[in-house]
Amino acid sequence: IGTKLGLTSAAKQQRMGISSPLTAVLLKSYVLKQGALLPLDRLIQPRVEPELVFTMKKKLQGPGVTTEDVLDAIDKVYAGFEVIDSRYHDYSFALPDVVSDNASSALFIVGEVGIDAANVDLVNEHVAISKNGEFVYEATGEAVQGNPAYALALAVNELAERGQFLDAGEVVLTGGMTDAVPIGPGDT
Ligand code: 0L1
Ligand code: MG
Repeated sequence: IGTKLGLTSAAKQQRMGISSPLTAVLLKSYVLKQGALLPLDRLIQPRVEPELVFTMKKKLQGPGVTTEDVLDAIDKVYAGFEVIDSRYHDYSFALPDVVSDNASSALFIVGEVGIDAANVDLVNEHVAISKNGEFVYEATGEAVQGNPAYALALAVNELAERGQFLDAGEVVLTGGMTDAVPIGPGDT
């Protein structure tokens, strides 16, 4: 049902020796409803990261896709959480490992309020995340490769090298705005 961008932060990219995001596929079975409990019996070592989520109204196919093309192709922007999980102990992997693990994809939640891209300042959109009532991290969209729309342009151009594209109607997780936060039984 969609595409996610992974490894969008400068720190993660440096660790993996890459300069553009990974892409991975989002399946219908990954969708969690607002307010749902995390199905911990399906998960190994889940971590949660806040993301800006796009729905697409136009097909995007590289090469040559720009940030402006991406902005023009977005239908709505939502707040969301991705729940990542890794089959590798302590998330210790090399690039081919994490590619084969579908970029640690597990679950995601999309907020109920969608805003037209023209009315969102993606670079300066702010997020704060707290765990069990205590502040953990804050960030803005700039943490996602400088601009989540630029991150998506890079990803679409790389998909084109494999003959792939982003279709109208897809949901896109644009990448963690903060570091991922480990979550377990009893946590909110
Ligand atoms: O969504 C992500 O950025 C995850 C990409 C894979 C690497 C990781 O598990 O941090
Ligand atoms: Mg993510």
